Amino acid sequence: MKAQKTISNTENRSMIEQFKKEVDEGLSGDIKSLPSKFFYDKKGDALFVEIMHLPEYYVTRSEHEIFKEKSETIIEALQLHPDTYFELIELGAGDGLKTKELLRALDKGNYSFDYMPVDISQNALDKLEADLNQQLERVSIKKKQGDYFEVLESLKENQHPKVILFLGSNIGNMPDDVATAFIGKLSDNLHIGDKLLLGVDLIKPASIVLPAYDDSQGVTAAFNLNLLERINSELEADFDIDTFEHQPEYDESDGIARSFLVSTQSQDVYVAKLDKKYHFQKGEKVLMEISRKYNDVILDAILSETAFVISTRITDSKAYFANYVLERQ
Ligand code: AVI
Repeated sequence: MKAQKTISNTENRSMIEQFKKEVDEGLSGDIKSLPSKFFYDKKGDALFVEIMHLPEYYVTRSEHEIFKEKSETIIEALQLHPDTYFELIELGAGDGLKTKELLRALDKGNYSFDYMPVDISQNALDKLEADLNQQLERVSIKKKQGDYFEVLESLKENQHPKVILFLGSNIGNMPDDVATAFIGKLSDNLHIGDKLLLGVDLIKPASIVLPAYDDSQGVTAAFNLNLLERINSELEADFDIDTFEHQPEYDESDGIARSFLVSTQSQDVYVAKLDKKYHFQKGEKVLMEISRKYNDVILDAILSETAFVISTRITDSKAYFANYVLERQ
């Protein structure tokens, strides 16, 4: 999942403490890992924008196609009616590219709603609002700055029907137990009949998935290595970036893409802010990120522990990606 950005010194301090804790935990285990949610500093954000435009990275394009071509189908599946007010709550402000397609269709159909993008970054919300005000001046935007669940808890007090958007396969960066807890917490903050529109990447052959995480221009490699650079600068570590190689793997049988950085030599890395040294053997792999791909069975297993059921599944023309409409029971 993408890290929520900092907004104040206090939050910054607690974020650094969290960063230190998670880096130490990840590097201390028998199988090393690092937390992908910290990929998204300024450079990481810019690299992710580049990734979204890569020819190999079909994920963003596929979901965008669904919103461009099938916004009416989405609206129908969400069982929205022009004269019943609802709240459209998006978790993560993003650049709004996909959501704009849906907002345009809702605006055209004279639906009665407020669009509520939720993000910890006021800056991201302000940018999105300025852009939407220009392009969709009739749409009412109510920015919600803060933690996802705190915002949802405060909104739960009113009885208005709600549609939550959680797009971009962001759920795929969570292990299944974390995804289950996350979706469970969403359902706890909704009322019966409310909807969650969940964007997930679908299980497909390695010949399609693997290049998306191993692009020919090396942008994804740089995206992963940037976390080592971030640890160097923020935690005063001495990672020699040139001695780590990006190695993605994908197993179609479990549907999980895994990105590793492999140490090309036996070495010690010292992290001053943790006052700790970590040993890497030659060839040792560090798990950087998982990108889970879904199907109905996997999603159903997760949802069985929550109050959501699958109502509709909408895919792009190649069936690479799905936006699931889930209904709170
Ligand atoms: C944000 N997330 C859904 C991306 C993904 O596909 O897992 C992050 C990413 N990592 C490498 N490329 C893109």
